Amino acid sequence: MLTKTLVSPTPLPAAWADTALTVVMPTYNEAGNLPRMAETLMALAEELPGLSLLVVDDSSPDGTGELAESLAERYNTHRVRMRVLHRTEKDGLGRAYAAGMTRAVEDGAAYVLQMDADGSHPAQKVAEMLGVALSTGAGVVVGSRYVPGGSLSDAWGAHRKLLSRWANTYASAILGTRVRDITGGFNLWRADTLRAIDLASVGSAGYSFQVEMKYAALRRGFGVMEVPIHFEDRTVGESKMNFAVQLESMAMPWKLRAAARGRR
Ligand SMILES: Nc1nc2c(ncn2[C@@H]2O[C@H](COP(=O)(O)OP(=O)(O)O)[C@@H](O)[C@H]2O)c(=O)[nH]1
Ligand SMILES: [Mg+2]
Repeated sequence: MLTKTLVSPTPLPAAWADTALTVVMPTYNEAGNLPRMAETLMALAEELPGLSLLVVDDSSPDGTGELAESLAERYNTHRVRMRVLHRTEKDGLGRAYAAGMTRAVEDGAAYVLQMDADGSHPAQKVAEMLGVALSTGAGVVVGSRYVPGGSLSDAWGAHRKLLSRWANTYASAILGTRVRDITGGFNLWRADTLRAIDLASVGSAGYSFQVEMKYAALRRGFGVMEVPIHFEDRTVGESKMNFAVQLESMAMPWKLRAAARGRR
């Protein structure tokens, strides 16, 4: 008699496009940019059904927070694709990112992408960055302006380009890393990298967050991959960069280096 052995089917790996990916987007007075950003990301979610957007607003006086809520209402008709985290006061881009990334991981994201709301970061690179993360197992994939194929907006004058390049070389040299775009803010994180870093322990309030996070990932042994991007200049609204933020960025690499040496 022929007997059939029933083998319980092993589940196929989830299609990569279904990967739970949360885009964390901090906003402070970005009412002129947010509708376009949300539209672009919701269009991307058609291609990547696991994608959702988390806006982190620090009570923007221009009403960005309320605008984000009304956009979420519009886009969440069939399923929740857009959420808003409201914070009480302007607390720096680093703190806003840390809060949003913590929430994203708690809510089950497998990957978290940092993206500014001002149109500087190219949404069309997200699928490629996710593909690189999944295929290489990198702990973080950097959208990089400073690898071959990467570029800066032509709207940036020679002086601003040089300053950006210098800030990058400065941080990398002090910390002894080979990451080409260590100051860049368009980064895709694997959730377990974020858990290992412990976002509550990150000290940067402002832009030095980008450097501190990448250094923390490297120190914990995670791989960093870089994918070239073109960085656009913002066309609407104003930059929140100021002198205090620049000072923090100058001091942070030294602080991080001293702390790392102390731990050895
Ligand atoms: N929630 C929040 N978002 C911020 C804060 N500072 C900057 N941002 C947002 O972070 C992103 C990058 O800031 P931006 O001013 O464009 O920096 P720049 O590109 O270096 O000039 C934008 O989406 C800003 O709205 C802040 O204190 N809180
Ligand atoms: Mg910007």
